[in-house]
Amino acid sequence: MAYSGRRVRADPFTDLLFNVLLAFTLLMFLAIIFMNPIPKTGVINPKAEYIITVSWKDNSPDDIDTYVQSPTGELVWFRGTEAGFVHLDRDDRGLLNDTIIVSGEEIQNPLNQEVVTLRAVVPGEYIVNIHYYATKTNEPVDVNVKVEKVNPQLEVIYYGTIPLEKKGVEKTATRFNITQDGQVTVGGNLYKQLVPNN
Ligand SMILES: [Ca+2]
Ligand SMILES: [Ca+2]
Repeated sequence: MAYSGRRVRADPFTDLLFNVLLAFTLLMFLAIIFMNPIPKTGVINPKAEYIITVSWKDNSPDDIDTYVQSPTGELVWFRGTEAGFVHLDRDDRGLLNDTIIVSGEEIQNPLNQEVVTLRAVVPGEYIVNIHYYATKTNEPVDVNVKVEKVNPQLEVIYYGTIPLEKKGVEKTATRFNITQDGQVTVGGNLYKQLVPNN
């Protein structure tokens, strides 16, 4: 063995010093974690069973809204972001209120995305609608809708791009059914109005 006999024996003091340093580093690491709690906004619940993502063009100033009806008939939308186990992370309003701080400078966050999570597998039919709520461009908006099943492994069960021609248009993007034993089937996009009448 080329290195036999050349092995450096660490003296006990170096060992102790190393251990102290290790413990100190670990404590610093824990302190940093507790000093910087992860902000609540936009955090996807790690226990999510399904994730519905609605997105549209980066930097678009137009406001698209997401509506999800749960099997119990409850509606999740920007005025009621929580219904039982269904949760809307936030109302993305295009560029409005969408600034982030980078190196002390305020810049526009280009992302246009709303995320709805299902935190439990409750059997029944889910309906996902999108609504062109407000416009600055007066242009049609192509909206991407994705439904993912998280467990046991991430699986995209629906993905589609749906054009919303003008302000006020509401469409059913997709319906999906979860059976008693947790199987999921995508059930087309037969329209049902979910946006409340004014
Ligand atoms: Ca919105
Ligand atoms: Ca945005």
